[in-house]
Amino acid sequence: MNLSRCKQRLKALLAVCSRPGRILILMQNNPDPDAISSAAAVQEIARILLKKRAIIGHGGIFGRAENRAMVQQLHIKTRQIGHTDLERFRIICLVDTQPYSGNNVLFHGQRADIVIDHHEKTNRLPWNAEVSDIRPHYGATSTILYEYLRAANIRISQRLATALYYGIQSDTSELGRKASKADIEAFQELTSLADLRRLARIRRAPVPPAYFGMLHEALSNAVLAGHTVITFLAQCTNPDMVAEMAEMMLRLQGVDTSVGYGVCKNTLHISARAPHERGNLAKQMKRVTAGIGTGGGHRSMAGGQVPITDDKADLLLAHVRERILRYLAGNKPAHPLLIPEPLPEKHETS
Ligand SMILES: [Mn+2]
Repeated sequence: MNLSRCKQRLKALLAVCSRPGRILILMQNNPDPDAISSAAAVQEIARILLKKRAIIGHGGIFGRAENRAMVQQLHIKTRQIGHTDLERFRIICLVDTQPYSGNNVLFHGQRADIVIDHHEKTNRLPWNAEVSDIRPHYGATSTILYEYLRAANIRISQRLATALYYGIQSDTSELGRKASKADIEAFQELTSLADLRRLARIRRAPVPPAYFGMLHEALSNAVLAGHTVITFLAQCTNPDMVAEMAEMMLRLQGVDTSVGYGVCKNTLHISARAPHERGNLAKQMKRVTAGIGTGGGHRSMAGGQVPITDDKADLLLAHVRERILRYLAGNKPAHPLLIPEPLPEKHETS
């Protein structure tokens, strides 16, 4: 976006944030690096230009070890909040998510003042915000915020640069997916500002044994249906794992869609990934979750959530599985990806 338009947007953002009252920067329930860095950037803008301390909040947990390492290493303070806590804030700013999209704590009817996001606009439940900056053609919300920081003439600290760099890197799959010219420009500029050594440590954050257990389960359950690979986690302790599996399996040769789904507590999480923008995963995800949950995203990256109750879990799971096959795998027959090989017979060694 050109500088003068971006300056106008920044002005609108500052006009709302400068009103009296506390500011909440709200991310998705289970924030990813793009959301975390975008929130940190808004916080920095409010701190430097308005001398206000904004709180960064999210409804769920930091599932991935990398994300926990990110907030620790880059000193980004966040707070877990519920939808009743929202009343304590006068100004609510959503980043990397939209009102009523199903992945944040804003309940239907609760108002957001500012929304900055790069997902396709959700129309399931209509919403309005005083400032709404939605750029679906951008690969990362971090890129939008990078442009705000530039328009504000703020010197980007090494920590914030590292966060933004990581946000763009992870949402665009190292610029390999859905990276616009703006993303590439921001990424290049941030390369010289970021602490790449620290980032390498964040990305290699230690994981617990359960991580490998989930990996094992997802791989054992993986099926191939046409050009779609589908992984399933019956019990996952971490909703981000579903997305991670979908991301990882996209590397399988011959595959043009990768889907992961899994049950975490009382929610079925679904993630879909494609290596290109030719299809429209957001649209298909809306079909998969229509009437039973929420779903959306981008053409090459989408997610959905379906609330489940114990008594209907099996029924719903079967229903979702059938819809995934129909809408994301063209109803092609599914075959196990890995067939366990029989153990070799023991030979006497001489
Ligand atoms: Mn994002």
